[in-house]
Amino acid sequence: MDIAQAQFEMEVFGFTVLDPLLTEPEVSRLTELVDAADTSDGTDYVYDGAFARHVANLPARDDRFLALVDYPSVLALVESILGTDIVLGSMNARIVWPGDPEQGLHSDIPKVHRRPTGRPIMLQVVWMIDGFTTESGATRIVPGSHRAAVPAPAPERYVPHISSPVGAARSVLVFDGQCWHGGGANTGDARRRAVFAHYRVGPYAVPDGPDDRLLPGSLGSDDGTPTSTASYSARSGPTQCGRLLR
Ligand SMILES: O=C(O)CCC(=O)C(=O)O
Repeated sequence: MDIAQAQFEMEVFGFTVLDPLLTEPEVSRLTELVDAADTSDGTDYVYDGAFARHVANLPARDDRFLALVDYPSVLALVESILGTDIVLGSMNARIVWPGDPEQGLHSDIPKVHRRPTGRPIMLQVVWMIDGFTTESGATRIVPGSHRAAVPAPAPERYVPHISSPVGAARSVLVFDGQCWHGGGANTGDARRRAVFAHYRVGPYAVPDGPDDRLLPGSLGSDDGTPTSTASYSARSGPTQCGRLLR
């Protein structure tokens, strides 16, 4: 998909799915890293009536996650929408197991900060390690809800149009943090693993909680020195991690 199409979908619906970006070996490596991080540091995660596995702060656990932070084509889309004065606010894994229920619709932007018009202030970038299908628990999103003034539907409201954007493994879901969304139920027989990275406007990474702090050891330098010797693809040029993790 070209960037103009992705921008159009973001503007109208509040989300888009980018075609698979990582190579098979890259996603195999990513899968191993997420599984290892889950085994060593994962927690059971309960939120909005759903449970799943959660691994906070991936770049602080392994430098190789930094390759996702400034993945060029994704960052180009993110910056075309948010501008370039942004930070990575968090990068976590959410792993939905078979039998895990759906999560209630919510938004990542509280009412006090919502902007029903104008530029978004926060985007979620979801790296699909496993394919997202309606059975595996694809994220549910209400199209157009990024323009709603409130962060969730009123309890008396029935929401008839909920989309579950699907994608093959290695695809990337991008959505406006203002969208009403929630994890889907996993009615299949395999895990739905994904890395969630959120970018927000502003100079500082404000942690969501103590576990989300981006630890100094994982920060890149501002002079463009690469922060990691390992990367998913051979890339030339400076990394953007120092700027995005400042
Ligand atoms: O896992 C998902 O698809 C969505 C997760 C989410 O929105 C959350 O945990 O707040």
